[in-house]
Amino acid sequence: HGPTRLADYRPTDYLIDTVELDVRLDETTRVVSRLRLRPNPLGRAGAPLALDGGDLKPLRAVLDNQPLDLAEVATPERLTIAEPPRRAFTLEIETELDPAANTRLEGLYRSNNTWCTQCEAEGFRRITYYLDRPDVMAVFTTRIEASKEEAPILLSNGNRVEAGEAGPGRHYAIWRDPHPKPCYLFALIGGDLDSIHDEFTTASGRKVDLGIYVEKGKKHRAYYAMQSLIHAMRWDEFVYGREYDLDVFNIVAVSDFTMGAMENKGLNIFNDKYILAVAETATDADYARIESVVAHEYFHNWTGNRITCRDWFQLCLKEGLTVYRDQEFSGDQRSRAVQRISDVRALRAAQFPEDAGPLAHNVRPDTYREINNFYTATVYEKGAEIVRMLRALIGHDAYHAGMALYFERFDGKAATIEDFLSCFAEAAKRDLASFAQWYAQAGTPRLHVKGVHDAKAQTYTLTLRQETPPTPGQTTKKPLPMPIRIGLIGRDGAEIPMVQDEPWSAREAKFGVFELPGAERAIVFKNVPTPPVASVNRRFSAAVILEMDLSEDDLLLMMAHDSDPFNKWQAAQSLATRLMIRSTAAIRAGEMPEFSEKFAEALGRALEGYEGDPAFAAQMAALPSENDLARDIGCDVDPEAIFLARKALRDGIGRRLGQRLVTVYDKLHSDAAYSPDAASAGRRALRSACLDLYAAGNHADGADIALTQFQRATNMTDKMGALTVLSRLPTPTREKALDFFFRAHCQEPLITDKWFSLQATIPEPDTLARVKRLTKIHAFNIATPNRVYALIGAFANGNPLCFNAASGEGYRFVADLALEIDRVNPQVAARVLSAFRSWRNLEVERRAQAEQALKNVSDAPKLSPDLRDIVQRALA
Ligand code: B3K
Ligand code: ZN
Repeated sequence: HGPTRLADYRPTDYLIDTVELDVRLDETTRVVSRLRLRPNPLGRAGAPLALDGGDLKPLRAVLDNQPLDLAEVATPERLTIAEPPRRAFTLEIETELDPAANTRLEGLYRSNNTWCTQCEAEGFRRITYYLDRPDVMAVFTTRIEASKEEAPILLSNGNRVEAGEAGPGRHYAIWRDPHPKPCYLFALIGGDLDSIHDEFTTASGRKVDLGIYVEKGKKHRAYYAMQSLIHAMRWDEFVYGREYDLDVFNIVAVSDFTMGAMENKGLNIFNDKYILAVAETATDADYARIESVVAHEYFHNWTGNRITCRDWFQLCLKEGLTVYRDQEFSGDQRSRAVQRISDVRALRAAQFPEDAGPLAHNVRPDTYREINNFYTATVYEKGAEIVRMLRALIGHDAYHAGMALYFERFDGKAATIEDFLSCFAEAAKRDLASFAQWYAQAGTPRLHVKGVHDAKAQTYTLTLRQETPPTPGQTTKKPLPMPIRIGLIGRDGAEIPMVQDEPWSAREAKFGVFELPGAERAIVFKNVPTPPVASVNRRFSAAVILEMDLSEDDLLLMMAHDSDPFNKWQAAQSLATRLMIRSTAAIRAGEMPEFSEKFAEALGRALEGYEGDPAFAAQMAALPSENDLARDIGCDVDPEAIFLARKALRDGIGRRLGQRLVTVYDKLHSDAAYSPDAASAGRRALRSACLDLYAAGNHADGADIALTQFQRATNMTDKMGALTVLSRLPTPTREKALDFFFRAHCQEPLITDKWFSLQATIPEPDTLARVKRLTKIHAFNIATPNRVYALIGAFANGNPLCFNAASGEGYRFVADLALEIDRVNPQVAARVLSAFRSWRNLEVERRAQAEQALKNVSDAPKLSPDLRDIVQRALA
């Protein structure tokens, strides 16, 4: 079938007011659904009613007590009533499901024997026939019945209104969610789970019971998630004035889950890796991620659930906005600067390459073949950047006035991006038509900046010019309004006051955030006696690629003195990038890589001067990744040369700074009990970063220190930090440490995943053989998404040297596995294959190998729509 198009949107012909579900959980599960339907006044009168189904087995269907002939009305994919009544009517449908056989993890399935659901985007139709579209919102009442022994816990959306016995050995519970919702927010749980409980009282005094349910024996690992939830609830009241709206908020963590988590109304279901954490099992990065994902799903209660999407093209309406909200929340809980740096790192690592390759798409796409393939970094992370830019352009007050208007006007509705923007246009009294282009145009804008100093006039003129390269299907691009935060730095490192020469807006004069409303703008600064260094796009105010020819000395000055921590970090990244790109070219030409004493020294000073913010210093220490360099090089990419160039710089820095790194490392040692707070995490991060650089230049000594740290570690962060360093040094110690780690933790899949990822990312020629071996061991399972992401995902996305082996064997391995996974879980297969998104940028021989691997996939029989969509777009 053809693609779905935004332009073809029509209101639904029928509305569903109420849904009563009766679910009897068993080996074969029976679902009875009683729908109250009526014609939509905005739809076509008398139109046939076509309910969506997904591979369903219908048992009966009854319209207003009149049994329907199934052979006539139903197929596994659709239930059609040619001439439904022209008034309200009731439809009762019974289906039969086999949850244990559901490996797609969409609809109702079993994870470690727990019955659970995943309905977004189109999973509800795999439970029963329905109008499976987000603009059909109904009140759900759900009765769940199951064996008491197998499923003592029965949960669904809303509040529990009844529970009791249901015959020998069985019981039931009835849940009612008073808030009308689209079916993608439906959820149900049945299982034998442990739980922890807490309470939250909202600003207006509503008492909310909070529960987190986990597999047996894991509840001691749920407390951090509970604290994160409480912080998120408080924050949303404080910053957005949003209160929770039910008496219960439950979270359930399951071990088989395709994505991170799901915001089902009142019953969030999580991939357990984003819930479970104690010092011995989770790293600081895991804790930070848990805090942000718990908050993200909670924030959806308003941005997504109370106000949902009219159709799936509007996905960024809930996702971009909610990511922006969770990023701001994390910034408030931790360090704003460090949060911004890590968010931008993630944007550049995942979204920029997507936007620069064959899978590029608008933040709001115009068309899709498989909506599951649009839960992308573009929709999520670029979507968040657009909200951030909007706020920077209109200011804090207008942003919050616009949000208040949005909540008031669209509460209980299914909205569009136009609806959203109209609130800010009204609040800021400004036309946002050209800003709206951010949603409708793919590709990352390039911002070219040139500075000219006029000594006689004592002026400094910055010229900003933007341009967006063509993307598939979009050859001409319009300029996009963007906020550029600017500062001027004097040669002494001090900030130079910016004096306006021409009329600036109040925001420009006050905050130094300049608007680039069209393709080009020149900004003149007065009273600038000597040439300054312009610090442009501070805080990464606009999501663009900045092209500005700063000298090495300019960058060193910024590294030492920029008052904007983001650009201080950026200066180090830019300098390192420049060096490594030159080295890459040198290596390809058979010459020696470059080294810069000045850069090493500046970095050393940044690390030694960590006081105040060790987490920030740790960010300074982390050089751009091989993937970052490949992206910046852009074409004719040779991953091996990049690897060697980066290795040379790291080794050189490690040798040059030597004992200075060990001194910082020793100073950061702490005997205090583990605490996951941001300050303690920052110290651990810097400590590991110093060890990592030291070991790069001093293998034997580095391995000794790492081994000691590994043996003495009392928390997973220090243990993994040490093991990571050891894993990069090809010694017998490495294998011993890896074996020891596995034996200690093989009972815990989430820790085994760390062990998988670490080995998959070893940049050595025999890693592919190692990964192949690991796919055969008992701890690996192709049907569990976490295992696949940890081993195969890490290899394909985190080991550019081996994935891009010149022989093409890395490509073939990943492509073959994607085909194998496709038969089990198409969404996961499509995600795995997306690792090929930058294949066109490779040097000619690797490009041919990658293309052949993709063609093998596209020629394979019986591809899922998910995988077919990715491979076709990748090859197009
Ligand atoms: N809304 C879910 C995404 C589920 C997608 C499934 N294909 C997660 C989130 O963004 O919160
Ligand atoms: Zn989300």
